[in-house]
Amino acid sequence: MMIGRKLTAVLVVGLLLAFSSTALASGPPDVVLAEAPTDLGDGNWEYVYDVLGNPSGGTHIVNFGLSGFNASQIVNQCPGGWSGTLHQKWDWAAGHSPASWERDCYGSYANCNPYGSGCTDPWILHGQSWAIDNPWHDPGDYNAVFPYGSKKSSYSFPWFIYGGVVAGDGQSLLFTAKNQNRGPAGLILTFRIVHPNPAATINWSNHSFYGSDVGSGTVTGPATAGDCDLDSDVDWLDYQALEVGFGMTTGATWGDGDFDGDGDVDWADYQALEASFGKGTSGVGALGGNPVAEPAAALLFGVGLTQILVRRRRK
Ligand SMILES: [Ca+2]
Ligand SMILES: [Ca+2]
Ligand SMILES: [Ca+2]
Ligand SMILES: [Ca+2]
Repeated sequence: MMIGRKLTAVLVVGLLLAFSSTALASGPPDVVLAEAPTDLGDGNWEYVYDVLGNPSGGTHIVNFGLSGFNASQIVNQCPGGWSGTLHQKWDWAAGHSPASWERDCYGSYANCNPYGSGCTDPWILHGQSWAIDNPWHDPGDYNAVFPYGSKKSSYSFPWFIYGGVVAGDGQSLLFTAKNQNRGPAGLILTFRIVHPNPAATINWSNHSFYGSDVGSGTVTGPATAGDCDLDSDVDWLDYQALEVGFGMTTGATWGDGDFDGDGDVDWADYQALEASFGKGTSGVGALGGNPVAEPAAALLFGVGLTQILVRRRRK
C-alpha cells in the first residue's frame, strides 16, 4: 500500500503540473534540430539545436530553453567552476570576437575581421581540450542585431546570451539573456548536448520581454528514463516492456528497460521507471506532462509490481 500511495502521489503531482502549464501560443524564436540525433557509440547521443529568430526581427529574448528531460545528465557540461553550464554554443559573437567572451567552452574561428564584410573561415579551437569544432554552420550563417548601427559595437545581440544552465530541479536547460536581448531574424545560435538517453520528444519554450510574446513547442531530445518504447511518455506499455526484460543481467537495451546503460534490467531501472511514471510530452506546451488519466492505473501498476517481486523471490 505504501507503494500504491506513493504512486498516487506521483500521479496527483503530475496532474497538478499538467493543469498549471497553460497552453502557450506558439511563436518564434524557434528551436529546431540542426541535424538528426547521432549515436556516438560510447553510450551517449549527440543533439544539436539551432535557435531561429522571429522572421520580423525584434524578438526581445529574456530566456529560452529545453525541458521535459533529465538535463542534469548532460555529459558535456563545462569542467571545473563552469559545471552545470553548457557553453558549447556558437553565435555571432563566437565568430566575430572569439578571444573575448565566454570562450572557455566555445568553438570559434580565426582570421576573421569583425569590421569586415563577413567571415567564411572554418571554425577553429582555442586549444582547450573541451572546446569543439562547429561543423554544422559557417560563421557567416549567424545573424546579430547591432543597436548602435555598426558591427563595431560590443553590444551586438545575441552577444549577451549566457551559456545554457541546468535548472535546479535538473529537468531543464535554460539560456538567459543578460539584457532583454533583441534577437534578429534567422539563425541566432547553435548549441550542442551530449546525453546518454536515446531520442524522443521533449519541449522547448521561450519568454520575451513582452509578457504575451511567449512561444513553446516540441523538438527531439533525450528521452525520459522509463520510456521503453520512446513514444515520449512513461505509461503502462513501458512498464510491461520492463517487466518482460526484468532480470536480464547482460545485453539489455533501452527497449528492454535498461535505462542506466549497464546492460541489465534490475531494481535501479525499475525505480527509474517508477520515478517518471505518468510523465509525457504528448502535446505542445505540456511541460508538466500528460499523466495516465485513470486513477486505476496506480492500482494496475501495484499489481504489476507484485508480479515482479514474486519473480524476484523465485530467482
Ligand atoms: Ca512510452
Ligand atoms: Ca505510451
Ligand atoms: Ca540497468
Ligand atoms: Ca544495474
